[in-house]
Amino acid sequence: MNARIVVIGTVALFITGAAPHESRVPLPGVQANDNRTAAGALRGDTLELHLVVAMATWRPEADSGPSIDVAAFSEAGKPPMIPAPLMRVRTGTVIIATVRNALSDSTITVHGLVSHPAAKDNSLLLRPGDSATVRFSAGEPGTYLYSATIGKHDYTKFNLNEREQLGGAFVVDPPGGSPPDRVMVINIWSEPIDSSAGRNALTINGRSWPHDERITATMGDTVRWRVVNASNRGHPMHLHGFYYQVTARDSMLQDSTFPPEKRSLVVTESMRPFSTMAMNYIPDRPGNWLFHCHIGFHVVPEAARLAPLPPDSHDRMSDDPRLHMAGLVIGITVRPSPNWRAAARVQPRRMRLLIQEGRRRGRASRALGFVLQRGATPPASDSIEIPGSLLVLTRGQPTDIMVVNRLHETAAIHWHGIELESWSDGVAGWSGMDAAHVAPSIQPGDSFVAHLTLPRAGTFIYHTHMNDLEQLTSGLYGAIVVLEPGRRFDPATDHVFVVGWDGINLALPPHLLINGDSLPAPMQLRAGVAHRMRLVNIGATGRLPFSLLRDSIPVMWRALAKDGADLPEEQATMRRAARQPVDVGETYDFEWRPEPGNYLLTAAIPGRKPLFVRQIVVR
Ligand SMILES: [Cu+2]
Repeated sequence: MNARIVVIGTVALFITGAAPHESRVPLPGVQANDNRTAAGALRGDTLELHLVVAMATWRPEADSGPSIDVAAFSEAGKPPMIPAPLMRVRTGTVIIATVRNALSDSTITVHGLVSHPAAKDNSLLLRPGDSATVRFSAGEPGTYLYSATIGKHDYTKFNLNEREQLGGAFVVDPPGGSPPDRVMVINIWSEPIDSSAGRNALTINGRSWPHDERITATMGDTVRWRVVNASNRGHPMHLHGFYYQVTARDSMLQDSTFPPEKRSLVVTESMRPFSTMAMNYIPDRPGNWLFHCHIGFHVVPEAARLAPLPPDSHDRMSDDPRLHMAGLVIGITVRPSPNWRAAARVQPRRMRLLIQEGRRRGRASRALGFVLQRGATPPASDSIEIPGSLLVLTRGQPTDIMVVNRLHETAAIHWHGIELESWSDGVAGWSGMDAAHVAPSIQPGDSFVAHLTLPRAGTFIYHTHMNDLEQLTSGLYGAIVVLEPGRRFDPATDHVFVVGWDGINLALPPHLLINGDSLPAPMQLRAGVAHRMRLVNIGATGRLPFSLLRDSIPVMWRALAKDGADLPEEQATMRRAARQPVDVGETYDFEWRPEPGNYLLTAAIPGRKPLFVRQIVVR
């Protein structure tokens, strides 16, 4: 690969973190903020808060791991914290906040200390040594954030050199308080080493995987989280094994709590930079699960650690989940309820799926593929399919898929969006019932039987969960279509569009493959009938704005499902097929009844060359 992209550079220099300074007083150490304790002193309906921004030493990984010196918020007299101290009050509270800039050499700009909702941010500019006090009412209930930038630069601008760790959550609770919840704040620190490698700290509540907190819950509990993206990048946040409901999406200044009929059920929610969401889910199966960002670069050891991975490292292929993942990952352990028993699997359908390597094609340095065995004879060992064979399954029919690894390296498959048992979920060394009974990776020449239960019909994904960046961009991904019992997959009216990456070259825009091809031949469709358009994005990163156009004008189509879950009637509306965002790890289904004519299915960012185009001729 591609390991090249992250491991080149002067490795040894960075292992212990920042270059040594001349002798001086050590900086205070940053405390990881678990966001369980609200900052400030509440007297009656007034909160008094004293915040200081000063330099501190942060260890986002192990306590003994690499460190970086960063500017961090603290409450006066307390240790500095990342994320910034939690501001959390009930609606109606008046906040008197004093902010002091204790940096010796930099002006800071503080954002988000406003009454909500706010049309604009009354940012505070503080020169070195300056303090200012603001007094405002907390405003409407919701999940917001506040942050500070060093200097006057536009904090919303995408910037790979992300130095600030000055974001924190700002929660306003309703008058009666909120049901128990947790607040998770995402921060990113990064520093390029050269054009293709960097040092990165991607953290949730101040720590990166595996050094962050494990969440435990019991089957049937309602788990409520407020997720705050205090970074200047988007993150498609994916939950393994369960759907979650998004009850609100917010920003630094605005709140939008959804009425029940507008709430969406997702396995992946695309969070924009500096946005927030309130989510909940009820785990109904025990075991170990994950909530993580689906951007490859944000969860792999070669791109989400402070010390670049040495070229001879085995971590990407390790069976140890503490090594083969890094960055924006949270582990969730669901304890079984007292009377829980694993359901018996009655007459499962059996399938055999082979993981193979074939002759190089396209731009990726290797070609890997999932190939379904059709009939009694296994496929030729060097035959591949990109994307992997479409798996057409039936709702309610237990299905055992024997995955045979014919590669010379370890493999693991995640069944993305499928509500299955933990053991089969595909995270090596983690999926399973408890620490003593976890699923291994699939060794070369070995196999693993995944038990799929298929409670709903819809569009899902399967993909590698091992050495993700390399294996995924070499072809280890595919789509799953689950049909209602008695239905047959009809390729004349049912169309799956799977978008993946063809290798990684960070110097160029991603080379996208749609159903394995970068220049697909025109598609012929029948006019006057309903076509189901299933859109799947399983690239390494990148939110794709899909449009379906006739003479540059978007057609109308009906939204049917998101991530495999049918939309409730109120949301299954006719929409313009214009720049429908599909983030990594999302699937969307639409129904389209075309008239005769020539159409284009495309993903294009205005003003730029389209990422892909597929011609559709309707007769
Ligand atoms: Cu991310």
